[in-house]
Amino acid sequence: MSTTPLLTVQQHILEEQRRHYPHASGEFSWLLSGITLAAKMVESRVRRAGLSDILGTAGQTNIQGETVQKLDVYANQALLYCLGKRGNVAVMASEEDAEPIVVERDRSHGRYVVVFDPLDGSSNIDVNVSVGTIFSILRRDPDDGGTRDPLKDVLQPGHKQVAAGYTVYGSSTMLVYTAGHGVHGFTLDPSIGAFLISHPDITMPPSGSIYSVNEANADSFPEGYRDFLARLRSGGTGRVYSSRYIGSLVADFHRTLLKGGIFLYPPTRQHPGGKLRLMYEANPIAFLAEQAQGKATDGTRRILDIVPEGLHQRTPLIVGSAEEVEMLLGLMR
Ligand code: P6P
Repeated sequence: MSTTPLLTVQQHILEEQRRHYPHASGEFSWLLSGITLAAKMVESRVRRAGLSDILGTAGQTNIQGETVQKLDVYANQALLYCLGKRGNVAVMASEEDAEPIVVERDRSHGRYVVVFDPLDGSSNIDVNVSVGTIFSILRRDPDDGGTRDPLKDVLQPGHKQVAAGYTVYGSSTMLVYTAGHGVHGFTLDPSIGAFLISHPDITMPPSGSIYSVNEANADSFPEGYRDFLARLRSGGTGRVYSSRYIGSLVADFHRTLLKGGIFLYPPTRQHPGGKLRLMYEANPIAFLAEQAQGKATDGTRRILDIVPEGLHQRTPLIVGSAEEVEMLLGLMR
């Protein structure tokens, strides 16, 4: 019989709050429960994505009379709805929307900003590859009476995050989050519709034996990256590496978090500034990585120190075990 208690993510968040913020209002845990609710709504659709397409033969509705939506549109609406009703989220920003969304009712007193990629890697859905939802939670200064430009509330450097996490819809559905006190993983038990703790206090191994990069772009990587990958492949580090690349950031990072190693999306010919988005991909992933004793850089700077200039700005992202990331930075210098 397992000794791990049947601890739901809500109970865990409340316990963490009591432990670290005994006078907390519970607002934060209430906010996070909005995210877990949206995650369950998305999960139920992801699980039957192919069916809804088949069943959606009559124009845009399927035989249950449901409107067949693109999954990422559905995921975006689920998050906007669940978070918009929490009462303490003043501004939301999504990969799916050009501008931030202000929750007018809560603009003056809402203390939180939530930035998210509702369904990252959604192009992989058609081939049944794991996809994920990524979120980042920032605090805002409610004293401005809601007059400030919402973009100013959103464009904060990653080290200002109060929480971050992702849901990965894989062979099982997992929620992984940090609120600044370690990284914790929960697995959805579909029979009771609850995320139960399965990976308490995740720490990334100090080094690994897997590197993860889209090798098709290798010829256009800056020289330091090419030297680094050649070194891993040559055995020059004294360790034998395998290459694993799923092409879905959440899945590639989740493996790196649990097994160690390194994930790289360097500058390429097509994306000289990197492809991944700073605010809702690199920042939350970097916060999780550092909380799990890993590192995350854009090749020169710590991701969490980058001062954002645009909601959808891109960045190179190198994230993983401290040893491999430091090795790369040494070669880049
Ligand atoms: P490429 C998915 O489209 C995504 O945004 C990330 O989830 C993933 O890491 C990356 O792009 C894959 O990009 O160019 O290797 O297909």
